[in-house]
Parts: sequence; structure tokens; C-alpha cells
Amino acid sequence: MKWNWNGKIFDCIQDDISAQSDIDVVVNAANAELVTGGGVAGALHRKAGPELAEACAPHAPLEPGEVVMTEAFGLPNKHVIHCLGPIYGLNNPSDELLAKCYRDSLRLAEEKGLESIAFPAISTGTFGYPQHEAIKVAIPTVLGELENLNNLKHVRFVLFGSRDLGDYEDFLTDELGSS
Ligand code: AR6
Repeated sequence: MKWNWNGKIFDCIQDDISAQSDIDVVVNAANAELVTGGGVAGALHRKAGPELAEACAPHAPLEPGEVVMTEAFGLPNKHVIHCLGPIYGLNNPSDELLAKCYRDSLRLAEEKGLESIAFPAISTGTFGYPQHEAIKVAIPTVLGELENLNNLKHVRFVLFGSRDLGDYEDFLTDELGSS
């Protein structure tokens, strides 16, 4: 589904985050060492190739909530923003750290003059953040921050499962109305 809201475009789709060819910057749900892994990090590093890990190395280790940007190499995007989401119940306060990931990713993209960004559901896989709790942080944080930004015009949420997609669509419809 797709929404137009205050001159910005939001959409959410069920897809692979490493296949977003119409998007300037994709966000990686990274590990602290900024190396390949499972889930989102594995998909992005595999498609980008080994140069991505080389470009990441000087930035490691990340602290929970921290974000950094690199080139995208073999990915069909200009850049990758790597963020370390909180491990649910271990890195506290998890909601504030998760919000920081979304907010600082948007700010970094804006500073770079980028117009479109795609987010996965950060921390909701290996890091154990319940999806219905994470949505309540992710969407309001993005909507609130985007009002302050000029360059960024398009935000995409990329979900892996159909149930996750449905949850995002329901939440965005409640916030923004029918698409
Ligand atoms: N495209 C979009 N979403 C995906 C993809 C994909 N290719 N693969 C999984 N998801 P996770 P985290 C969904 O585990 O919880 C890694 O191993 C998945 O269903 O990738 O932040 C790293 O190395 C889930 O909803 O990220 C770290 O150690 C969401 O993306 C650790 O896991 C996030 O799942 C990071 O854990």
C-alpha cells in the first residue's frame, strides 16, 4: 500500500530489502561488528559483495542505537545505512534505542541529500523485539521526524512476512487514513 501525506510518499511492501532498486539508501539491521550475518545483514552483504564489509570495518564496533553510512557496492542503491538495533530486553531502554535508529537514519540520509530510504523492521528478528511493539516505535518516529526534513520525500517499509506487512498497513492506515 502507498500513502501521500504532507507532500511525502510512504509505502510498505513484502519484499527483500536487498532488491529495492528505486530507492537511494537502504537500512541494514546490522550486528555490532558490521559483518555479514543472518536476516537483513546477510541479504545486504551477500548482494553488495565483500567490499561492503571492508568499508564497514573502520566504523566497528557500533553501540546500540548508533548508525553509520557506507557506499552500496553491488546493491542497486547509492548508499547503505547500518544501524545496530537494541536486543529486546537487554539493551535498555529498548524503545528509545530503536527510535534513535530510525530517527538518526533519516537525519543521515537527509544530510547526504538523499530523497528515498527503505527500512526493514529493525530488531524484530534475531534481536527479539516483538513486531507489534516495534511498529509503535518505528512508524510514529518516522512520521514525526520526516516533518522536519526537506530532501527526503519517500520512505518505504520492507517487511518479510505477510503478517508483518498487514500489521504495518493497519497501523499506517490508522495514522494516515486509507491510501
Ligand atoms: N529483507 C527484509 N526483511 C528481512 C530480510 C530481508 N532479506 N530478512 C529478514 N528480514 P534481523 P535484527 C526481517 O534478524 O532483529 C543478524 O543476523 C525479519 O523477518 O535481520 O535487528 C545480524 O547479523 C525481521 O522481521 O535483524 C545481527 O546479529 C527483520 O527483518 C542481528 O541479526 C529483522 O530481522 C540483527 O537482528
